[in-house]
Amino acid sequence: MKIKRQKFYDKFMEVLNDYEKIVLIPHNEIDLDALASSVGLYVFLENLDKETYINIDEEDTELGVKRAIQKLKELNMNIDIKALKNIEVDSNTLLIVLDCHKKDMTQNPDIFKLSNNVIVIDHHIESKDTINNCIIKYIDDEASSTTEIVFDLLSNKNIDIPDYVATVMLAGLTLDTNNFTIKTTEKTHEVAAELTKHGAITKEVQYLLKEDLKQYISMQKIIFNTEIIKGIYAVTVGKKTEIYSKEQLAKIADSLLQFDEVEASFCIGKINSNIIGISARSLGNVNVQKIMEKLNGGGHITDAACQMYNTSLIEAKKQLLKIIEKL
Ligand SMILES: [Mn+2]
Repeated sequence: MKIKRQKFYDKFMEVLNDYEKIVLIPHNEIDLDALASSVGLYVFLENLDKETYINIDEEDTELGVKRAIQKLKELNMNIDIKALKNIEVDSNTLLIVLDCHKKDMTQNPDIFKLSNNVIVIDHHIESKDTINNCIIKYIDDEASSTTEIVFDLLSNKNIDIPDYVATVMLAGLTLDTNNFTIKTTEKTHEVAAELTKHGAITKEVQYLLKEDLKQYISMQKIIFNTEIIKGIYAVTVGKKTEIYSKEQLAKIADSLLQFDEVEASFCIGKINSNIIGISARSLGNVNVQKIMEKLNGGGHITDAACQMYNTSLIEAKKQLLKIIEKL
């Protein structure tokens, strides 16, 4: 374990002594890493006899998340997942934000009006509107996933991970590393091996990562329109009439990296009626973080994004191409 991670764990254990009730808060548009890290941490806290809840307010989640939650219920795992209105939060409650570090990206930002005791655990590059005044903020942007960070916590204390929780955690890891191709280190493979030892089932992971056919077709349609700029930059634009999730844009950008000659990829699409998102990916030879920063976004060298307000898809693409032309 990394020294700084060990320090975080020591502090974390210390802080936990002061709280009885804890609410885990995954990000909105919840994905398998956000769910898996929440569920993993839930198991950890249950082991310490804490009264723990996972706050999920979204009713319509992606297929894999839906399936995982359904299975956890069927298996009577007693993992308490609730909408905020059904959790009693007061000023003595500890809130733990997982897999994001901004209030407006959490399930229900209203929760922060009820308690100021916040811990953040994340693996995304920290951005300007990060949550401040936390008890602890642990952001390891080199970690493959938040699940990996939470796994260390469980293994540090030798806590038994139930089979299905291990499966969900392996799915989180697989999702965030795009099948162990990005942000994957020796450590990531070790965690995957450990999770398998704990009973994670690869076939079930495959089920959790299944995609919706309609969504897949709509993604393929966008990929169909990809243009290659200067031989190595793949750029594609979503439909004017369609709203995409950030995750969809990211997935498309991810897929574009698999094609011959492509070093960096960009998927532009509407994520809201007046917000356009660009998701950028690179194999490492092109710094997409720098490119996205020029459009007021951010991220990693290989994985970055930006949002543009009150503009058109054509205009967004023009601005991106201008930057690429100058590289
Ligand atoms: Mn993640």
